[in-house]
Amino acid sequence: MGKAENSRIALPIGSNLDRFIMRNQEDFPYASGELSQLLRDLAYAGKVVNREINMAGLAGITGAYGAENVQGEEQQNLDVAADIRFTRALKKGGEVAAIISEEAEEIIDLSNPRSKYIVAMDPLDGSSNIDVNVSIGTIFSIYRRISPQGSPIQMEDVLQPGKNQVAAGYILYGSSTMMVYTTGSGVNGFTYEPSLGEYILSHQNMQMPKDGKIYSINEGSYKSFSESVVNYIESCKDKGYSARYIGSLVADFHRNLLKGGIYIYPSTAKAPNGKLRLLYECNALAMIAEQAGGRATDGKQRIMEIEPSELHQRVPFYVGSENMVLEAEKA
Ligand code: AHM
Ligand code: MG
Repeated sequence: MGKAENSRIALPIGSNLDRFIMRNQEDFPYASGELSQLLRDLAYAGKVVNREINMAGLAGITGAYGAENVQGEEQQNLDVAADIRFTRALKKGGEVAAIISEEAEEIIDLSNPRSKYIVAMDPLDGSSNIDVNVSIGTIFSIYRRISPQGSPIQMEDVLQPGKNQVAAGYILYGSSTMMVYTTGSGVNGFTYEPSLGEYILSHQNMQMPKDGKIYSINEGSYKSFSESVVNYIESCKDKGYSARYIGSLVADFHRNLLKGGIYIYPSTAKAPNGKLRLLYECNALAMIAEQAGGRATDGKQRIMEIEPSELHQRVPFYVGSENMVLEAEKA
């Protein structure tokens, strides 16, 4: 059997992440292996953060760090720890030219002359759940830089629309820890097996159901929702759908990916452009949703078509089962 033919055989459930990444790389004969290494670096940092989250209550690293991040939100100890772990892993790995992080105001230019990738990340999302032992997650997007390798990073390198993503994913620290990612040819999920220290392929070629019966939105802001959002919520109630809202984007998204559902963070009085950040929260989940057959928009426009103008730009976010998102857009 030739190599190309051989590489088309999907690895079975139970294969480990490293093997999976290597096998995917074989499908691209000219691949340099840098993206593979970058994905492994992210997975490794996820293991370290996972360990810290598991120990947080014992190690006294819950609670506020005493500073605010660029969004004016209080940083938690674990937010800061996760930012350090991921940044360090990417820096050491050497495949990344620059990082955009929720926790850093400016671009982190790693001045690495031989790297061509840009990573946008939210190292630990779901801050209100960090201290209370509820699921939280890491979100990441990977882009190719536009300006020449070795030159200083330009705004155009980081302000790229989501459709330019080379890969995207998340790590969910939930009842089990999982890494879910796509490189543009389907979505696969790996469950972390702590006694082996390995991520194991557990969810192959994930598909989001076209319809669902779960809607996830913070109804506390109901009074400031637009008429269209109110109409949509009312239609969900009329149909007897279930409301499920963890308040951790990755966890709400992951549940809807598996079971079918919609997550909406619309504009509200408090957050006129929505709350979630385009570059390191919405784009990654939009790519995963689309790769799994779902849909992601700001209520009108495809998320991945939006041309970003700022690093920490916010957008309204509608993501989930295709027919549900279509219906919400029409409501
Ligand atoms: P964060 O980046 O400060 O953690 O905020 C993002 C989180 C999402 O995970 C979650 O879906 C949303 O904020 C919840 O916001 P709200 O409490 O306004 O419903
Ligand atoms: Mg966040």
